[in-house]
Amino acid sequence: MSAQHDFQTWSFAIQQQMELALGGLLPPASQLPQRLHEAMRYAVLGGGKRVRPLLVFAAGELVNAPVERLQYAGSAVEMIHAYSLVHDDMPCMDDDVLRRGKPTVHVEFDDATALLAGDALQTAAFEALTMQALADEPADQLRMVKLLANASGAAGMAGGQAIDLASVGQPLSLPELEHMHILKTGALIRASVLLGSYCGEPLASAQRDKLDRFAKLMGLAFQVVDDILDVEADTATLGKTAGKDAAHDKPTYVSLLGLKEAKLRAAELEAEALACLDEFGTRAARLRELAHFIVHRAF
Ligand code: GRG
Repeated sequence: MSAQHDFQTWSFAIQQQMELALGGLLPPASQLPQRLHEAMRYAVLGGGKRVRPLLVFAAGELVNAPVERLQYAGSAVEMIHAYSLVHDDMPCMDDDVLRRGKPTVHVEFDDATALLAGDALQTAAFEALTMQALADEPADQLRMVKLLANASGAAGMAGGQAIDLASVGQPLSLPELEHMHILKTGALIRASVLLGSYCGEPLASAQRDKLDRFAKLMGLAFQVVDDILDVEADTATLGKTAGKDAAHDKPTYVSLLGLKEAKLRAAELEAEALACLDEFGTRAARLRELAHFIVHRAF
């Protein structure tokens, strides 16, 4: 089996597992108002690349983590991600009508339901971290709760989103753009890797630092590539001018660096990230493959 085929088989299997795990963790219909129940499932199930759970599982391979623990940790981070997309798409934020190829939650349902579905997904994420398989190791479990709260809150994703919203019409410099993305997108990518690593045997602190550096660099690489793909998709489909978020005139890596330099930056980040994994040998094979997938994916 080729390495590429093996990675696809692995990631498909985890995407399937995650669909079941997420479906099982979302509260049942009998416990919820019907519209809220439907909106939560609509937001989470049946779409998305599941990059964050894949990172949880790949990091879990470094530490021989049990699958059940990885499923709960992966579900928690994916629910936070789903909530962030629901709220980000709302008229008071990015005002998008399509997500994952279907109408956004506020379009399919209504604004209030979208707001509540996002809120409820956020709390469901933390409930997923209370499951017994994680409670067996209370110190690790507490670390995970703290990590996910930090990554998704004001010092992480929500803070990054606030900086992003404030930047409309006030272009950011490259360091400011990087800082915003390290929080807005990077914090959750980083948390995914660290959550996976807390699901198994403890790492030595020097190894944890290396893994953390890998995770931070991948968080940034993910966003650089996202900006590149946005521009390439726009150019391919609409012939739009490259480099600006068309709806909001926000700076991107491509608008600040140009397409060629942005691609070089993504390659540099990937190389630096991969170097952090050297000492893990074959145990980091999946993380290397995922790094490659994140940087070389197509739209
Ligand atoms: C509302 C607090 C709050 C935060 C929103 C992450 C975020 C902050 C907004 C998302 C806006 C966005 C589209 C950013 C670009 C990078 C990104 C997170 C893309 C979507 O993630 P993927 O590609 O999506 O992993 P799938 O659908 O595959 O899960």
